[in-house]
Amino acid sequence: MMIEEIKKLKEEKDALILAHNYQRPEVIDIADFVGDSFYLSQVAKGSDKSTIVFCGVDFMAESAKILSPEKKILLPVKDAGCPLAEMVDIDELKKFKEKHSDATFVCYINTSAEVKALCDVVVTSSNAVKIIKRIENKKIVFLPDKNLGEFVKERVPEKNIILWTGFCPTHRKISKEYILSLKEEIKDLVVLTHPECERDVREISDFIGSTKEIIDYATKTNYKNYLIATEEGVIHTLKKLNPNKNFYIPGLTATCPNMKKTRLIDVYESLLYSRYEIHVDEEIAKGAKRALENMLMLAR
Ligand code: CIZ
Repeated sequence: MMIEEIKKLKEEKDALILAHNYQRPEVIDIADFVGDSFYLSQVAKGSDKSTIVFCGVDFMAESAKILSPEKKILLPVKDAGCPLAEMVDIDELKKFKEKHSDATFVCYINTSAEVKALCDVVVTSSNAVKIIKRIENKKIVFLPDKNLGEFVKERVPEKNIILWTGFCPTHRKISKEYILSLKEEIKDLVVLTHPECERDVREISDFIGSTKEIIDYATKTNYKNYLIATEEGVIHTLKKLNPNKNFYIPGLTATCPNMKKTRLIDVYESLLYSRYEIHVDEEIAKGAKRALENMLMLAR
């Protein structure tokens, strides 16, 4: 019933529904496109629909708005935020920029538009290594995720990378001990890990990558048992794509409370009442767009 209503309203409002890989299964199932934040922003940009319902967290809908300012971008739950993105204080960043005025500032896509506008280039977990390798400057400041920063540092040792101290509280809860105990039970368990996980988890992993890379890896390889060390939302897509493989979650703690705020009723009400519309200050949007476009250029 709710699903039919959503489909009807979607037509009436000339809307497209996008869902991040970490959303609830029922939200993923009604979405027109599912993926990571940058892919979804690109889909929004390329779409001929005038309204985009972005089922995710605030920085994702903001990035979509920056890349498609002419479209109405809706975030169904107003306070669906990202604690990692909130770990950058603007004044602290400005002071850091003065102190390291000779560095190139690289920010993860999990940042506010204001932070992006103060940085030189944005990266995602899929392209961070490639982009940082291609930056000419040897001195880089990377923010806010310390774990993704360390992961890049290990792969690009020729750069002097200064790290911020942010972290994702959900990925931080994924424990090495739990994974090792599961590996005792399931001997051929293949561990696929997101770079936002802590170093000790990364060290016992078979593969480290973004949500898209994890989904691609599990789909293209032919093992039987996979442990997915990231937010558990990706399991739904993995099972749909690979019905004959087993996917295990790293305990009961890898659930992002913000990603799970969006329910079908919120999607329905978002379409019905056109809420909550994302607005980004024009000057900030200009600066953030430049940093996002630098990502596109360097990732090519
Ligand atoms: O870029 C994204 O959407 C995030 C936050 C993670 C990922 O690996 O897809």
